[in-house]
Amino acid sequence: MEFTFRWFGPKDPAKINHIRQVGVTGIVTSLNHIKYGEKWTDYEIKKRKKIINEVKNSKELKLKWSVAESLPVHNDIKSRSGKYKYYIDQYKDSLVNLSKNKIKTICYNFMPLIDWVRTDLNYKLENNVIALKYDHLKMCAFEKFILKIKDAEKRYTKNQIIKAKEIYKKMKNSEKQSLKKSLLGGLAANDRKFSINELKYEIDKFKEINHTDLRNNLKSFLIEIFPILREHQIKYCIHPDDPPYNIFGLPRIMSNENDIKYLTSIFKHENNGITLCTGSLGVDKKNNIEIIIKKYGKYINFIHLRNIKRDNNSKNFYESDHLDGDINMVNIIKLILKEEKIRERNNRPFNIPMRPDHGHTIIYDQDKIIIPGYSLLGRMKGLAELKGIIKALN
Ligand code: DNO
Repeated sequence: MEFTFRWFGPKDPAKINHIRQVGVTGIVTSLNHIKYGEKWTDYEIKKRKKIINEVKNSKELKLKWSVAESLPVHNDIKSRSGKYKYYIDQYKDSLVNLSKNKIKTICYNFMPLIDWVRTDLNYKLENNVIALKYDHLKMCAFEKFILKIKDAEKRYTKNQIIKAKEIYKKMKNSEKQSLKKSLLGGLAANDRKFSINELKYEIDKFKEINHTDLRNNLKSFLIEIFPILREHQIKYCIHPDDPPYNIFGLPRIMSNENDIKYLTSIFKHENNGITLCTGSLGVDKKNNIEIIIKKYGKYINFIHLRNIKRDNNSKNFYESDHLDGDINMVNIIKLILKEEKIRERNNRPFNIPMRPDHGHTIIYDQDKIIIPGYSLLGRMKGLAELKGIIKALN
């Protein structure tokens, strides 16, 4: 595996010359400053590449921009409405410009409106580290009492709504702000942030789209861009739904093995690949990640290793230590290494880029402004543990 690390550009509190020291050779980044949906120009790509390549170190230790995560798919493309034709043309130009700059692994997602969500950004574990958590009753409280979505009743039981109301009443203002930050698109890598009214309006608009429609829209989009993916040998890789729940009642179509089967049936080629995100898929205990790797390993173009601890009596989960959660990380890594061996035997590039996904906020990072889930020290700790497993298995 190629060891990589996510970096949110010059404004990221995790400095790139520190990232160089944690033991990676690849950077995973995105041009978040470019207006949502507009093309990534050659000039802007080169500008970011230059910063990465110039990290002060000796020649052989150069960092490189390994993965574009993500090249955002505009919501009009997902809903196949509004200016979707324009945004598909912009997207095609971005793909070509990235490829011309030798950035060939490109991550994306097809989650409607909002990317990943959590409800608690400061969830303290028993050893005082800070983790991210998803609490379904807090999601209910947000939908019922903050967003005030009409059809929330359909998705929650009476009892859940009663409990959510009690929780909401006890919430401090800071907790309500944190809830809004996460659920209005404020978490890193979200393509855009919403106001309460904007989100309500967009959810209403998306209501016309069901699971089948969204799948069809993904297929139409892939058909449009696949010639470019093939011609430029792009390792395109869709990120799973995080979490694999229909957030706000909107369909999510990359949540399980069936969805992966559907995606790979559109074009049976590694240019139409997946991002294996263990933390996202792992939230649903019905997902057997080891089976998914065995069946769809050849489509894995990018890997996020993250662990979670589920609450077996609800949809709740929190992000645990990379090796200490409900996911058997050693078995997962074993299967990934096996897949890489198969690729090596078939003369296929076999060094799959992997990044430690998220990390607890620990030690001095707790006294700093960090991007939730993306502290330097917590991710460094996770990477070190994962590298230890890989070394031992190799
Ligand atoms: C969360 C990330 C996601 C991922 C995007 C990919 O931390 O795993 O935001 O980057 O969904 O498009």
